[in-house]
Amino acid sequence: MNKRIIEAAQVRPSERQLKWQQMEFYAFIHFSVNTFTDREWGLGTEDPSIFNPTEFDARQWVEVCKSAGMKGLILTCKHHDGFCLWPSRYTDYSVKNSPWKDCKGDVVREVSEACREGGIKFGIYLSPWDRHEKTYGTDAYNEYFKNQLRELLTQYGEIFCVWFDGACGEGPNGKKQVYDWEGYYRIVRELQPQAVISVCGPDVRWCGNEAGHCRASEWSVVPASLRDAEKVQEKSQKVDDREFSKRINSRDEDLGSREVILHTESELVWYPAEVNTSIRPGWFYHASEDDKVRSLEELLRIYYGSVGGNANFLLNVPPDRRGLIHETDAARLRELGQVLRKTFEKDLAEGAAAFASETMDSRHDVANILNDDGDSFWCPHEGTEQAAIELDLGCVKKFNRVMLMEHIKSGQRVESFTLEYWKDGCWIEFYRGTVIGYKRICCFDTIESSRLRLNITGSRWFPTISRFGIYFADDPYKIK
Ligand code: FUL
Repeated sequence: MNKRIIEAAQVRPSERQLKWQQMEFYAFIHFSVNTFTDREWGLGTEDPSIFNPTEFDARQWVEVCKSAGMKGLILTCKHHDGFCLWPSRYTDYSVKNSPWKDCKGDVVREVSEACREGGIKFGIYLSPWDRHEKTYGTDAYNEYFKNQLRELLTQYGEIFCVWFDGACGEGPNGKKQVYDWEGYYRIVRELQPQAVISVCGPDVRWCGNEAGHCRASEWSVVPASLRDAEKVQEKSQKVDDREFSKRINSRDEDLGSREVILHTESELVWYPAEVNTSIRPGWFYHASEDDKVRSLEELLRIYYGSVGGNANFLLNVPPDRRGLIHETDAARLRELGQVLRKTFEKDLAEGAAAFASETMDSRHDVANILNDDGDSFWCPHEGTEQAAIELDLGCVKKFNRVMLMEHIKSGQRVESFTLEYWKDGCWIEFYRGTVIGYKRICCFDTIESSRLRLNITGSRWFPTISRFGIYFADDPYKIK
């Protein structure tokens, strides 16, 4: 057995990455002066007096997120325009000069409190690129940025994520800021050790596009060189052209296969993927897009591709000028939540008998795959790369979804698998997959059978499985 592959099999998530992965689906909220100017990228010269939501209600945002099944929310506390949604001590360019709540408003406070009250987590987006701040492009900007980070990380309770965007539209002749990434990371670690640092950060990897696409094989174990913030910036948006968010250039790029692992000199790290996209064409609210809200089918496809493909799903839902999530978006998210809840509320494998081709020891009994305890799992002996698990459902059942989970606390191991069902005395293959990782949801045409088999056809060192669930989605979309 190859030493390098065994090494890859033992790369494990940090505690904060593990907690983040379990969140699966959460909201992005883009809200700023742009909401009132109809722009996507503000110029940084907008008058703070235009920021004046008339019916601002953070609790409505949280209710909408929860109805979709989201477990958190990330707010653009400052976007590229530099306008701060909280009364920062370090600039006047903020809500403290807006008529909203008589210059005494604090969007960050209201949203963070609404999240806590509603039982979902709160995260911050703080744009490194700043078109307003005069010091941008000099060393002093790093201090400005760090001061703002400190404010956000100390005044608003627990933060689950700090999202650093790589976008910058300065162009070759614009200001060039040398960001003190390491300095920023130190502050986050010191003040919020449980927060993940995403995108231009070491904990969560941007999937590489904003269109909602995910690789078919999304590895969480990848070369450490991918964590380089400068490289992330190179691939990020550079022009406000409305095209970037539709582009998919990274879908098939192989980041973590055996070939990649064996041919890179780089250290291997746990760097799991996040898919970020918007429910509308733009990231900010535009009334002209009220009829362009993504359909339920599209959202389901993105959900299955991301959450069902070993990535987390960060879906942007922009509040309008009232400071509310528009009725159309709210209704769509509620529908999405209803369909997902209905699909996954009943595991048809409940009460099934499970058999494995081999089992390491009694602690790793195959029955572990039938419960929701993410700490218990099945595995074969060390060194067994191929193995099979069979489920006997006791009677014929109808299903079109299979959910598989690895015990990622131990690492990511499965490279390929097939699913088969039993019909007229033989096994019939109906699904071929590659990685599983934290979660793989296999979608296929409805099958009726009493027996099901998972064949792990390739893995690293030895596979672990913590969950094998079977479901029936009663929706008309034929997602495969
Ligand atoms: C991009 C930004 O330029 C967009 O405005 C948006 O914030 C998106 C999430 O990231 O790179």
